[in-house]
Amino acid sequence: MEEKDVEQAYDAKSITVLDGLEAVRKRPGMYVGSTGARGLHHLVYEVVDNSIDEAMAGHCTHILVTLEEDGSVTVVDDGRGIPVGEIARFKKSAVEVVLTMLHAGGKFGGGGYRVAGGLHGVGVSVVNALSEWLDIEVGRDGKVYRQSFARGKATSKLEEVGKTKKTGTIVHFKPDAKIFEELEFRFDTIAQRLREVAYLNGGLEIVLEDRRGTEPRKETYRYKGGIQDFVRFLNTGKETIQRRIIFVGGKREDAEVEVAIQYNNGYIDNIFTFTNNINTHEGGTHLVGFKAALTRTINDYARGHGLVKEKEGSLSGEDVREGLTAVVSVKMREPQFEGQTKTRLGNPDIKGFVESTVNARLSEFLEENPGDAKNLVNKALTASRARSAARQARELVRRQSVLESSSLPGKLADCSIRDPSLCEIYLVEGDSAGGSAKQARDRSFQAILPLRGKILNVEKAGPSRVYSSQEIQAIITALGTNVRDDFDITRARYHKAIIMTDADVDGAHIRTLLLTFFYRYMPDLIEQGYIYVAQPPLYRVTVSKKSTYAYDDEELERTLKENGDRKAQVQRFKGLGEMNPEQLWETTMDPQRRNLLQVNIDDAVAADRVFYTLMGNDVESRRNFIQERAHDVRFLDI
Ligand code: 0RA
Repeated sequence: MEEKDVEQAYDAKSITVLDGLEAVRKRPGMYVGSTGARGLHHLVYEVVDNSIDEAMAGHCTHILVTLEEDGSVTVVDDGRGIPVGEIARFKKSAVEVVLTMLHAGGKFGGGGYRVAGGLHGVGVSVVNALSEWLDIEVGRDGKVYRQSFARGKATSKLEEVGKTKKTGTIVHFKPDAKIFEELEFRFDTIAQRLREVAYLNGGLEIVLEDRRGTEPRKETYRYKGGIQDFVRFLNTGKETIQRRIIFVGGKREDAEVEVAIQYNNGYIDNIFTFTNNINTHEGGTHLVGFKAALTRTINDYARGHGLVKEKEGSLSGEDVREGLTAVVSVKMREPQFEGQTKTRLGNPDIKGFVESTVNARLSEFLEENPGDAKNLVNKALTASRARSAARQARELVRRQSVLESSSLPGKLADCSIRDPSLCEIYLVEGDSAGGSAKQARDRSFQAILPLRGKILNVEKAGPSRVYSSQEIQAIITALGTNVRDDFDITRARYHKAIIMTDADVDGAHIRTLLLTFFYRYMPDLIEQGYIYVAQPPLYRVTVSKKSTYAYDDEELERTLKENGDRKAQVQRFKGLGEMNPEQLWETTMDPQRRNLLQVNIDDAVAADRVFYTLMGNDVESRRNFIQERAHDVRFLDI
């Protein structure tokens, strides 16, 4: 019995190895997430991750990523180069094994901290399988080697083609148009990831070059200060209350941790955690250890220096995190990733490691920098005092939502179906558009909540003002999930919340205010894909009594061209209110015909930048941002 199991397992395994790359081509989504833009970009990250592994192991200092004119990508590094010797078991060179066998990437060499988790670390063989062609060049042992592949299969042998004193690897590949629906790389998307990785590996130089288009672009990411520079970047434009950024570092045999901390004078906390360069969006043991240490150290310091009185009790975790920007980066062997998106660190012993490191180093910092320490404690004290007021306001919201339907906001026109997975709610700008939407909707599954004017800017207002705002209370009770620590997605009353605003500047502003609120108070709602943006048309074009709609200027021009010389009548909708209910239904609300944008936060760092730039106090960067993006509504789909 036992023997048979082992044999079967072995057979199954060898089949995976043999047919591995076929499986990748059959179900690419399983390996790179999707065959859309996301999966396409993942190919680049996968190759770069291998170069990063070399950097983390201390063997690579430069990485160059080039987006080539023909849609291919080149990644050059100065690591050790993929080993070229034959692996007896497979009767193939190590290069060929790494490129043609699934999960063969980290099998030799060993040691070091490997990038692994989520979709990362699936191996360069996956990139090879999903490429029309891939050429590899290795510098190693004084020689240059080259080999070519097509759709995962070797089309040449590994050949020695020259001599060199350098070592490193060049991977040049072209994504397969038979696999990917989207083939165009976005400079900004790749830049984002490379910048992040450069911050997390202080001193490493990463260059991104774009050779497409008429104006080639080239950016270099190199941060000597590592995550301290990262925190400074995250706080750009914010008013900080510390002169120095706090840096904490610790090392043990199988793991190391780095933490950078800087407080700003806002209300929101932003803690970004990483493990082996992977953003652990869902947190985990490193985050738990960090939070525990922060709360304890600040309380100890405050009490020890008589800054809080005995009867005031202690500062809570929420208090000491108000206005906090921090990056926690752990590098370790064999991380365990858990959670829905496999971005929560599970290794239990990391909690104690991070906690004791931060305890020791942070208290040192506070003793050595009494000015910063005092600002920090005062900030937490203010938060603590505001906290009771906020709690009272929140209790009010909670009590109301316990009463369910009877306490639903008066102006909510609810739907009749009770199954939340079938229901949607439209958050509509203005009472008049709300009225049209009520007439237009299918009342069985569509609810309408009209919102009056601008909602509160939650980036600027503290929690107690947020909770006492009527518009926000209405949104919270209508959605049913509550917020922050009390958030519970299973209580969502609708699985789609659709923001519907006018297609003008005010509409865009209201949309951003709403998104900021969701991002700060109900981030899971965005992460779970519950938030959408409706796209009302800008024009109605009527030609010989037949009407069509155009959603932007480009489409309008196309429509006019298609109609040639015939006389076309163009109506421009200045707001939702100018459409009659029937028009609103057929363009923006009918599930069969409407065009919804799903809002997703792939990258909380990017989101914070976008929201902050738009919402914060820094007028200059806000103006620049809006001017740069004035014509690009797609920025919402971060
Ligand atoms: C297998 C083993 C070693 C390095 C690599 C693969 C490697 C892969 C890639 C992909 C892009 N750049 C890369 N650099 C290295 C370890 C090498 C050793 O032990 O000498």
